[in-house]
Amino acid sequence: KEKVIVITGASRGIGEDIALAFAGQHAKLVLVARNPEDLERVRGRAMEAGAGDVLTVTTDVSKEDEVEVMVEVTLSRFGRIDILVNNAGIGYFKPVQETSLEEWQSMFDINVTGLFLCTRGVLPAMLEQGAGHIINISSDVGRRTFAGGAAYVATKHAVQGFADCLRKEVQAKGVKVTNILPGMTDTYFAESEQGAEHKKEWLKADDIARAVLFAASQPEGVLVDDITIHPMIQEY
Ligand code: NJP
Repeated sequence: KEKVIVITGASRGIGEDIALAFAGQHAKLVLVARNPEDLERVRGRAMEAGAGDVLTVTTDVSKEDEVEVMVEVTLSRFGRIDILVNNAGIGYFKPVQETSLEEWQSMFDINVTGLFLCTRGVLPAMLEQGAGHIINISSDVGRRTFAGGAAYVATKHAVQGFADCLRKEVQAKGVKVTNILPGMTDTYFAESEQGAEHKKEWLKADDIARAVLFAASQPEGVLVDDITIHPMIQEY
């Protein structure tokens, strides 16, 4: 039976390639992001790539009511949720003294609160099923630090701490929690352009998608906690 997979931040970058990778396995996809036109474009690509079905739900993951609606719409269409990929995220990179409260807050709202809301939203269904998988696109900076990234790094350390606690709550109930920790990846991240010359040797979004598929395709009794993945040109 085809799996039902909710992917946040599915409208471009890493989330788009995760959607296409699962589409290749004929999964039923729920694509979540704020921009409906981008979601529509990815829906078309996913159907072409073999998806069993594709639902798009325009949602800001940092808004509690919108996330609740997204989960309701998903369950009424598909009746279950096998995998949630918490991928939506943003980053501003600047020294602490130059970081505005607005930048700090929007990163925490999306990267941390959004991930919490989506996770909490799907958990009742997964716990009832006695099976499910929450896959977070965290960051290699979830377990290290660098100058100029304090606020973003803090959000990803928060993701790691949250996920490691959650795993201890739900693992015995059949729900898996996996963190993917990518290094530099060529996407639209931090207001950049995908395919820019200086990112030639960075990871491609599809490299992250393959790591997600690896975690998602393990046998029932096998749990992958973390996958750290970075380009050869980047030290970890
Ligand atoms: O970035 P980008 P990535 N509600 O900008 C969506 C992590 N990461 O693919 O809402 C719902 O191409 C946005 O759609 P829209 C990073 O921290 C990356 O690189 O329409 N969705 C778009 O689909 C993040 O967690 C690198 O604007 C929201 C998507 O998120 C994940 O990878 C390195 C949203 C962003 O696509 C994917 O980022 C690393 C909201 N409120 C970790 N806000 C890297 N690229 O180098 C944004 O270590 N989105």
